[in-house]
Amino acid sequence: MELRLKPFEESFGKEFTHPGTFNGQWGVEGAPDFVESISPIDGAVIGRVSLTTEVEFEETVRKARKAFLTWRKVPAPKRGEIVRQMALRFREYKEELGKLITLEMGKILPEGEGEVQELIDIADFAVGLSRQLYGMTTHSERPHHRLYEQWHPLGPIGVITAFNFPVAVFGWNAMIALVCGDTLIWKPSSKTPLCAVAVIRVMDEVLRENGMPEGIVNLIVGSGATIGRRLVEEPRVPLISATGSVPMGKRVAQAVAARLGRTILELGGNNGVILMEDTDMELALQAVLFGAVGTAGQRCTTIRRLLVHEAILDTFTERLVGAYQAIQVGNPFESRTLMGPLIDAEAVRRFEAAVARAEREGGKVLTGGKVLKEGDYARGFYVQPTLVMAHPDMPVIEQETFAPILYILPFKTVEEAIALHNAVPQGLSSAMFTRNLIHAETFLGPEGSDCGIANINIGTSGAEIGGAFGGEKETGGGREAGSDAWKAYMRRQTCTINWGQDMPLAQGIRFGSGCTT
Ligand code: UN1
Repeated sequence: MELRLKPFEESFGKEFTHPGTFNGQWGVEGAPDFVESISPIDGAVIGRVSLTTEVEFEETVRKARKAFLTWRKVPAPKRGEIVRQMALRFREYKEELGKLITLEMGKILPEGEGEVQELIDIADFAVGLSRQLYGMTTHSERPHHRLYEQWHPLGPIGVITAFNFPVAVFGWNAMIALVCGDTLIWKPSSKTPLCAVAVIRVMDEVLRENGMPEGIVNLIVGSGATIGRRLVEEPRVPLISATGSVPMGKRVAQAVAARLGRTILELGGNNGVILMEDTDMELALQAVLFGAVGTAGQRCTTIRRLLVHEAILDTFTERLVGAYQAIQVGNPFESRTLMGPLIDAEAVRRFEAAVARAEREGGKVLTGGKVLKEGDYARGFYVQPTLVMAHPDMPVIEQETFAPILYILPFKTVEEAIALHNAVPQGLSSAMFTRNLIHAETFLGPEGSDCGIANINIGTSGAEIGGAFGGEKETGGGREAGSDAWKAYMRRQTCTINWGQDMPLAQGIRFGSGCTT
């Protein structure tokens, strides 16, 4: 089957239509209801993807459930072998997929390709994992009894992803879930449906070559309020893994809890970096630039708050302002560009509103703060990377604005810095710059950072797939990607085997004459 990624690239500015439903078969082309994919680079419609209908949804769940019954019986290392082939195929398409991400989402090309690499990395990780889905054994309190636990496939998994990582975050879920023996129903962001179509086509190619049944990997497209709601309320889908905003996560959590289903939630971040007085400024400058300006501030791990020791405040701020002013904003396909557009007009409006609010609340814009509207910027969604000198009493610093706005907050002591750092509702990623062991360990200790990710001398974003990814508090508590995050995609079973001739009861209970201890 032809992948048709090339036409995406060539059709920049032209029309491209594709069904949005896949359940082993693609839905009908040219359905009346569709979502438009708009490139944030110049506002052009680059594709139309049809919305999943109620009938298609029902068929998709049925197929995902049916395929699960087969897929769960395939030995995990064999499932891993199929994922290995997917990893190779993603490598072949790395450049094209990277370009498609840049075209549809607007991140610069090295980041687009980096995102595909993240997909490849998690696939490679999952291949190894497919031979390491370990259970544990322990010692029974009863003679001639064996006690152990094992992990079984869970069922069809619903994966809801955001626009900002249109490929990698699905990959974290999909590659792990596949080796765990689960099938998938993916609802991508309606802002990036073409990336989803492309990834599904690659995976389908490999599944077909291996003679696998239809329904292992499925796609549905539509809004959260319609098809998204159907997915989270669907009792045949035991786990929903959702990435997005805190309000979205609350809606998903409540709907899934109402049917006692499971969730993995990866929601908002409001990530802080603490610069102690012994900060290596050169390192910190590079880390802060990538962390705050990279992906135009649209990572959930983006640095949003910079807590700077007063001893280095003036020097560091001056260097940072200089570096911000040198950042090239523009077309993300151009090699000199460091920051591409925001995703859409609504994101630009939120940027403006946050900057205005920060100023109202007593913040001072040191550089940036403006929407770029002239010339090449006219049709896309471009803003300036923005630095705001802030103070702890500004409520705006508690909110996550998905834009390149960095609030600088001065502090005097490490205790003050950590308290300030933790005083936001979100708890995803965090970092401290220091060469002082005591400060570093304080930050990483139980009274330190309250986040799911805590780093020393690197920024908050750009986590590797090998670690568990996710955060605390309003970030939702879920963990995805590496480490033992796979356990959330399986069901745990505790098994006790009596290989003796007696029927002893646990806790030494004697029950009737037949029981001995
Ligand atoms: C996200 O923004 O939802 O750590 C994911 C990072 C990337 C993933 C971000 N590896 O920034």
